[in-house]
Amino acid sequence: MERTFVMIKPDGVQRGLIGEIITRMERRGLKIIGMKMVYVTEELARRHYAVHEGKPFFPGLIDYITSGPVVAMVVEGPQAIRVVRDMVGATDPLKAAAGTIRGDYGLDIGRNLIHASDGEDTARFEIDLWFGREGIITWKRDVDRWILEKVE
Ligand code: IDP
Ligand code: MG
Repeated sequence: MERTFVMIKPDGVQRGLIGEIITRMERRGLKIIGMKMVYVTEELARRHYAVHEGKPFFPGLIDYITSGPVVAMVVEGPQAIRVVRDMVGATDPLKAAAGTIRGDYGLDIGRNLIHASDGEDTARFEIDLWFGREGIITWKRDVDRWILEKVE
């Protein structure tokens, strides 16, 4: 079982797409084990996007991510990191495949609706940054046996 960090960015929240996006993940069978609405501070934004510091789009990215509330989540499932990245689609919505979240709802790389961790180390770092240990809810989901052949 793998955990990944997902964030519905301010444009997703403003456009009323929180439900659409969460519904896709629920329908896939992914399990939400952490969720909160957050006004991202500049400090959190800079830490979250530290790897992009110095790039030309960095100042705009910090403005964007701090421009309104976001919905932050921890999502669990088999190969959840890759599965969610595949559902999210390419960084530039103009290049994202139809059927992906960015490919279905976006048109601009600077307004691409959603963030998802891109690997195991990033997922660990981001879950810790946004939720710590207390923020994670471990709960038993009764429907799991209809989604996964083998449930622990
Ligand atoms: P990702 O979100 O698909 O992992 P990254 O390359 O990690 O994409 O970039 C992080 C975020 O920075 C993107 O989701 C997007 O919001 C923003 N971004 C990346 N490249 C550009 C750009 O060229 N112009 C504007 N914003 C960008
Ligand atoms: Mg990234």
